[in-house]
Amino acid sequence: MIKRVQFNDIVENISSSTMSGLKFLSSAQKECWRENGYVKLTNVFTPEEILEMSMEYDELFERKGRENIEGLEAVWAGNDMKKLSENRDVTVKSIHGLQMHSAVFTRIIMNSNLLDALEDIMDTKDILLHHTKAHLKPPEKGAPYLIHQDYPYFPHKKHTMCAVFIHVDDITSENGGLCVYPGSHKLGLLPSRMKINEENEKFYYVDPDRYPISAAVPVNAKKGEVIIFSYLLLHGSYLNLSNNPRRMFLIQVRGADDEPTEDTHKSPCQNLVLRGRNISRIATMATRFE
Ligand SMILES: O=C(O)CCC(=O)C(=O)O
Repeated sequence: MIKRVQFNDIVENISSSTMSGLKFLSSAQKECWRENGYVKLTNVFTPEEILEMSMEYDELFERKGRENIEGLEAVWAGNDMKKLSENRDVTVKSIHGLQMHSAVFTRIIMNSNLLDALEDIMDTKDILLHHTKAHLKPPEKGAPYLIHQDYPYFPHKKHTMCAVFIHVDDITSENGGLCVYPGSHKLGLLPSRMKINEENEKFYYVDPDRYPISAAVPVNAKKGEVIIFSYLLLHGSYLNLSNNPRRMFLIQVRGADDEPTEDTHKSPCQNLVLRGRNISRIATMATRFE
């Protein structure tokens, strides 16, 4: 017997994301973002894209490490860090502005699945690059990160800023993975402690007695998976005492209608329009080199 197709069947067959107007996220993922201040996404990148990024990442770190390994050091300073590191001699190597080194990273930041996901999360089509960086925690002595908000590093008016944390390896609490305080983005701006190292760089983090890393929730992720989180979310990461490096690539983005409240954290390609438009961009000859 031929079944007649009912209107309800058709409606049910329209995917939930089409119904909700979302381009990449499910409604549940969008709700997770709203409630928790972060969301984990799979299938943003293909296995081929992740393999290409992984190989380029290693080539870049090996080459720059041979040139000037001390220049890559990014470990935080201070007694709270020493305590969290259990007095071990820890290290983390960092390279910023990876799109200035290789087109592989330029393609990653322009990935259309990623920008669809960001459009869903940020509720805007107009998305600007803030900066990119990679943190490599070497085996056995990979440094942890104290719990912090990213806000004090680059404060903005509307708090649209979010981080795209791309896992280049399978990552858990055993090998230096990320941990978060879910929902803490709703607490707004929290008081931070500030430490300055010998190079005059500032590190901001919240009171480790009030927000210990032991009370945070580990966010385990497989190679290629992406965590997107608000710059107000309390987060940190664990020591890497495993036998393998922990590699991540991070992209920080903001809405084009937001603006910095401090003249700080300038970086190459900042304000590059990743999607949509930046209508506040000035177009005069006098400002053409800014
Ligand atoms: O590399 C990590 O594990 C954490 C980095 C981080 O939290 C940050 O850069 O804000």
